[in-house]
Amino acid sequence: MFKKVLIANRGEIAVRIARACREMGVRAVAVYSDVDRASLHVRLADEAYPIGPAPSRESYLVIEKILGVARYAGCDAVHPGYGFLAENPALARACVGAGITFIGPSAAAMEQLGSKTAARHIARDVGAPTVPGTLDPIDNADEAAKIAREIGFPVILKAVAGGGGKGMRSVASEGELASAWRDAASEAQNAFGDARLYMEKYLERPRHIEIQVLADHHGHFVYLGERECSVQRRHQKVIEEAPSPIMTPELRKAMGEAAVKLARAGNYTNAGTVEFLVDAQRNFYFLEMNTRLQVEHPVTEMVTSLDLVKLQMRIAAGEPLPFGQEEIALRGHAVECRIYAEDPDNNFFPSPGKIVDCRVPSGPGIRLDEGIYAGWTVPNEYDPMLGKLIAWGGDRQEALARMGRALEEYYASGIKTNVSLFRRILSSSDFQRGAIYTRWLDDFLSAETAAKSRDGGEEQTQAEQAAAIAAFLWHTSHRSGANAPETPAITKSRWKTQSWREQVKREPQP
Ligand code: MV4
Repeated sequence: MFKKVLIANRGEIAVRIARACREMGVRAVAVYSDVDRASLHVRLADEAYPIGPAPSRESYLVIEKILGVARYAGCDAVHPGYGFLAENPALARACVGAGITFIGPSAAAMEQLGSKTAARHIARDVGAPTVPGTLDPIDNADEAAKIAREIGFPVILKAVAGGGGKGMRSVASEGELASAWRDAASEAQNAFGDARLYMEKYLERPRHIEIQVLADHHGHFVYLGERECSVQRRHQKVIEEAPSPIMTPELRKAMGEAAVKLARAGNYTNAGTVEFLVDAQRNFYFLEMNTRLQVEHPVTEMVTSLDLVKLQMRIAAGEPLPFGQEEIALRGHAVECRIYAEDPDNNFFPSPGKIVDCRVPSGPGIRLDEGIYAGWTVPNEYDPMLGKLIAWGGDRQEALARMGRALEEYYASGIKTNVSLFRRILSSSDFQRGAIYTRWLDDFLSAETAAKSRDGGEEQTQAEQAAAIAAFLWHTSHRSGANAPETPAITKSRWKTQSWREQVKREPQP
């Protein structure tokens, strides 16, 4: 096993990786930008090194700085987490060049499976079902129109270099195609420096279901079941769960075997995720492969009782997978909410700032993968995800009940959070029934807005009222001493009030 691992990331995932290192007796080395000096991942690491200014282009994305620290600190491996450099083959290559192990797939596997069209070719070659469409980039809008007529409208244009829904346009009819082509191509050029597009048949109301795979350096491949990720807003996942409410053992086996075939054909190693769209008849179609550990990996950990980060490290160190496919058993149900510093009442606008006070949920079946603490300031330079709340239960109903209970316990002041959104989603009958699809959350939020304006604007739902009252009661009952709100003036003399004010000013910062 490695002696020292450099964690090339920040926030909750850097904390998550540091925790795995600690449990394995491996030293965890953090890196931090100027605004992350006091971040939790720095505090929980064994060593920490500055890597420059806040903008990630000048810090977390600079391969030379990351490798410079790795060499200086004597690290024998680098874990990239997700985002930043995680899917950049140049980091994997640079690590090899420096004689340091990259905890992830090879640069070549990343390039093959990371390219949308190259991956579609591999999928077709191994017989994994793909959405009907082109396997190669299309030359121009006229060519696109010809292909669309063959496939039949609606179609969807996607960027070859795509990700995060950028450079993607659905096209309902031929009249819309030319402008959709221009928009998608220029968006792809701006986002990825690559304007190339390909085309697929557009599926209405599909589910987004992904398969977790693991592959070691000895030719062993396994799948760890699926994650249902259909609850998304603007291509950002909001809630994920395992297993999917629509899964059957037969479908899981078929999707799992397709995912493993694809990974094997791409010479994949380490942890990876194969994304599929699944239609109402439970037909599944390969979409793309993510060549990294994903944000939502904890729901898989909860239902498999495995630690994916430790397995990533063991695989990278050359150990064979310690189990075969037949030994993997799924137990119970897990759900995850991504908690963000953003304002759900103001179009989910980011709400960075100082966390004055916070209280984290715990108790049976609850896990919190967090990157924050009370007194810390959420920087505005990065994704404002505060952490992930994960609930496990014997079945879906218990997992959702535990999540609902834990959300009621969650409290943070000083910043706005999207916690109220989860309460609303969880109490919706669609979600309770598992009747969700990729645009479900957008439809749900539009319906809410429509209902509110029908009812005359400002009125709160019962759930919102209850949440506001609960938060107020908790807040008032937990203030004490110098932080207590001032009691009516008649009970205090002027000099007492004055000295109390002075004390408040002197209150040391945590
Ligand atoms: C699609 C699709 C419908 N048909 N492809 C969105 C992100 C990217 N990974 C693929 N996406 C989609 N591809 C075909 N052929 C609908 C989506 C899609 C979507 C997928 C998953 C989760 C949320 C989504 C929201 C809008 C569109």
